[in-house]
Amino acid sequence: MLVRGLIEDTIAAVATPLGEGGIGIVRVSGAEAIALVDQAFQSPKDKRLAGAGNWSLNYGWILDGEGNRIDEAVVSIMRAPHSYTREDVVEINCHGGIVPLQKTLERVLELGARLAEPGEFTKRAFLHGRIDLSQAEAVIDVIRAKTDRSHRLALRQLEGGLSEAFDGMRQELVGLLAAIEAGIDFPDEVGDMEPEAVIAICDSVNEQIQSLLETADTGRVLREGVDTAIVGRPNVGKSSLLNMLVRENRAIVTEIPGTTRDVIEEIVNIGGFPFVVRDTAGIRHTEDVIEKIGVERAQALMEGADLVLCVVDGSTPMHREDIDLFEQLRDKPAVLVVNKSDLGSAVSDEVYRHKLPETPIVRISAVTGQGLEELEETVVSEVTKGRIDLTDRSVIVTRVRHKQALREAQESLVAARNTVENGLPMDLVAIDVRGAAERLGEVTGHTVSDEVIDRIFADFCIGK
Ligand SMILES: Nc1nc2c(ncn2[C@@H]2O[C@H](COP(=O)(O)OP(=O)(O)OP(=O)(O)O)[C@@H](O)[C@H]2O)c(=O)[nH]1
Ligand SMILES: [Mg+2]
Repeated sequence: MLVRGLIEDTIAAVATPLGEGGIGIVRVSGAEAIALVDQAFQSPKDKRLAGAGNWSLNYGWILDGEGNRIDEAVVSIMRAPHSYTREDVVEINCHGGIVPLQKTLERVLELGARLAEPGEFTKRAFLHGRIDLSQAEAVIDVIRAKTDRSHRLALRQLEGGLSEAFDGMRQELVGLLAAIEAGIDFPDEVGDMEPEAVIAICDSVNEQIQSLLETADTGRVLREGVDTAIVGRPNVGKSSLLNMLVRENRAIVTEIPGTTRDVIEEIVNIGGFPFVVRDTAGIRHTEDVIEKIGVERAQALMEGADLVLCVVDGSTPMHREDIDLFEQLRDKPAVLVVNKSDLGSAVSDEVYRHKLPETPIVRISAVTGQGLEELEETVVSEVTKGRIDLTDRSVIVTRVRHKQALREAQESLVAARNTVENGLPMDLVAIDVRGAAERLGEVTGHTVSDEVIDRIFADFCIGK
């Protein structure tokens, strides 16, 4: 594992959210962390933190520069390397208010700590080799997880499940590379590898890459949420559907067509998947300036969505506007939601199916709640398409960065295979094998640029 330069300064930040809480924590990490906080610490029996036991909690007061008490605190000591960052870490547990936390932080900075950048504690854990890059990314995913299932997935990645898969493939390629290079360097003693043996390893790694790539779409939606647009002509019950999905009266529902003008967004947990559901303005031709903007937004959202819930009123015949909308739905992952089933059915499934042969149809009533379960099941199976094994053991790719690395590694392996098949020299094969190994190493951080590292940690919150 690379250690990029020496990390010498001691950093500090408020690690808890800004606002009122039972406690708030100022976290300090670095070689000077204990000595530095010690200067601001006063215990009832004049105990010094320098002599405090490892993993100890120390009760006392935090003092300002003039010796006045800032706050009552419990200070925890975690000495290197058994800490989050692998450095000495001190956590000052203050009362959870903005002023005590801010003042405590200021005091620590005054004594010589530097304000930490977002993600810098986790970055240090990475630079010191406690976790790899994909585990560092999982930290933020654990924090941001919206559903139980995304949380479990992030935890598995934090535990190193994804790292193992990538490392395993990378090791196979590094082994292959060593064998190829030995053949090049010692043609008489070792000799070139058999082409079949090279191809067999390339194919085996390629298969593993392929099965990981197949998890990427599901993985992404588990991490980011399924971008879902509810569309349909005015008054068919789009806002009522949103309310039904979130189980509260979130959007305004009236019998007046054109009620919704702006986009309303809610995160809903459906079958363990986070869905970012957007209710939009009913799509129709209108001269109303505000409504027109809403209609344009609805159309744009539909185009960008992962999933479209297209709502029609099943109790009335199809409208021209419904049919226009169906045209735009072709080739999009969508579910046709036939609403108002409590008022009877004016159009048969066959007629809808004729217009939208590939789209699943679910009949619901947003007023009685009938059909909700079937709709939720349909929506989840549209997202997973039954392809992905979501058992706790399976490894799932959640980030575009990882998917990209897999794709590029795959391209290099295909190129390596072709080079072998065309009977070209082994040093050309080596170039592509090395390329593939490097791409895989980017995910765990074995081979990655500082720029990529900075970008990853910039996504973190302060104090993490
Ligand atoms: N009987 C019945 N009425 C419904 C049902 N769903 C919605 N409605 C009624 O239909 C009317 C329109 O519902 P909305 O949810 O506001 O429809 P919308 O598609 O959001 O309408 P716009 O925002 O104007 O495009 C309201 O009076 C609802 O009470 C249903 O399943 N059955
Ligand atoms: Mg509406």
